[in-house]
Amino acid sequence: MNDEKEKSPKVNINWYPGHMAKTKKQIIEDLKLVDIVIELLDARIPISSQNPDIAEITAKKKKIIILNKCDLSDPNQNEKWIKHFEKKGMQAVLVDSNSGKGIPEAIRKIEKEMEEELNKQTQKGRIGKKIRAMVLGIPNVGKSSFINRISKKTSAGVGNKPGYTKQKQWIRINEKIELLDTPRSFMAKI
Ligand SMILES: Nc1nc2c(ncn2[C@@H]2O[C@H](COP(=O)(O)OP(=O)(O)OP(=O)(O)O)[C@@H](O)[C@H]2O)c(=O)[nH]1
Ligand SMILES: [Mg+2]
Repeated sequence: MNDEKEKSPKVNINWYPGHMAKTKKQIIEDLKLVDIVIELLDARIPISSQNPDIAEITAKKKKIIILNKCDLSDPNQNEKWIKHFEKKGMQAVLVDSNSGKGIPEAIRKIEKEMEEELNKQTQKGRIGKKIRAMVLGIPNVGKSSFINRISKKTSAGVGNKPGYTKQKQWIRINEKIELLDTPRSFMAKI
């Protein structure tokens, strides 16, 4: 048994799919265009709907967490999750992108997170600079539904099929915020 183990060659299985590596690279490029990341998680399964790659590549970015589909999650657990993320130094908001519940709070939190930075910009004479944000989250977590709600539009395609969003677009949220929506604003959980 031991002998056999020693003889067997070390096999490096390349299980990390090529398209995932490409997506990751493209997201890293897109991140350069934005000031803040809005990471959507499924309120029912916040930890397992979090892609470790997203955590890694957004580590140095400002970020807020949206616990989406909170209409489907246990109300008793919801507040515990908010506290969980706050303890880690992240602002988190419960959102139901179907009804729009939590959207105004999400906007407030984005503006609050960016307040200091915008004040600095204003002091430098850069007045009226917009907050540029980007939504990230695994397929089907509700990114397009969230974007439609927060922008009061129906421009982002919503569907049950993961990977529905195909085109890149800048979307105006209000006089302060604009949002990047790209086909790569998703990353499959691996
Ligand atoms: N109950 C509930 N359903 C939601 C919510 N947000 C999205 N959905 C549903 O979840 C499904 C996926 O929503 P999308 O907005 O298309 O998700 P997505 O993340 O853009 O998906 P891809 O672009 O395919 O990655 C749709 O059936 C939505 O109606 C929510 O807050 N609550
Ligand atoms: Mg989509």
